[in-house]
Amino acid sequence: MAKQVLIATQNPGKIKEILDILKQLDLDFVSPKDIGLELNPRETGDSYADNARLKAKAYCEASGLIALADDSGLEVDALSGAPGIYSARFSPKENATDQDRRMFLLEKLKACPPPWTAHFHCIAVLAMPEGIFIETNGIVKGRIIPEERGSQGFGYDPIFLIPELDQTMAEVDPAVKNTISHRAKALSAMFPYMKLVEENEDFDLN
Ligand code: ITT
Repeated sequence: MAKQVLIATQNPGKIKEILDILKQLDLDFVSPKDIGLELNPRETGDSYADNARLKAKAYCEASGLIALADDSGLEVDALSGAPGIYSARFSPKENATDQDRRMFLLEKLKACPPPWTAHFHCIAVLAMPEGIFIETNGIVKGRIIPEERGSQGFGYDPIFLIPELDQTMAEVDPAVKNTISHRAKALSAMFPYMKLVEENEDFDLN
C-alpha cells in the first residue's frame, strides 16, 4: 500500500501544484483537510528555511505522518528583496486577498523606476517522524509588470513576467509553470528522497 505523505500547507494553490509536480510518485498524498487536521503554525522564523522546517515539523508531529512543507516568497530587487518571507502577509489590510497583496506591491513600486526585476524563491522541507529533515531549494527569475495578466496560478503570478516566454506565471499553462517554477525546482531536487520514501528505503544522508 502506498505510504501516506502529508502536504503541510493551507494554501490550496500550493497543494494543487505539489500534487501535479509529484504525481509520478506512488505515494498517498493527503492534505491537512483530508485528515481533519486544523493547524496554523506561526511562522516565527527569519528565513524561508526556518519557516519551512517549522511547518514541516509541526505538521509531522501533529499527524504522525511524513510531512512536506513549502515556504516561499517573491523578492523584488527594487524593494531590497521585499516582500520575501512576508509575501503572504504583505498588505496592511485585514484578511487581505492575493489581489490586495498584488495591488499593495504595485503601489510600493510606483516610486521605483522599472524594470522591476524579481524572483520567486521556494524552500521545501520533508520531515520524518524519526526526526530526519531534508531541505531543497528553487528559484525562478522574472520581472514585475504594472498590470495583471492571466488567470491561472495564485498569489503574485498575474504580475510576474517570465521574459523568455513573454507570459506571466498566470498566463502559462499550469503544466508549464510546474516545470519552471521555484516550487518545481525545489521539488525536483526533493524527488530522489521522496523516491526513497516510496520504496521504503532507509536514508543514507552521507
Ligand atoms: P502555508 O504557510 O500554509 O504553506 P502560505 O500561503 O502562507 O501557506 P508562505 O508563508 O510560504 O505560504 O507564503 C508564500 C506566499 O508567497 C504566498 O502566499 C504567495 O503570496 C507567494 N507565493 C509563493 N509561491 C508563489 C507562486 O508560485 N505564485 C505566486 N505567488 C507565490
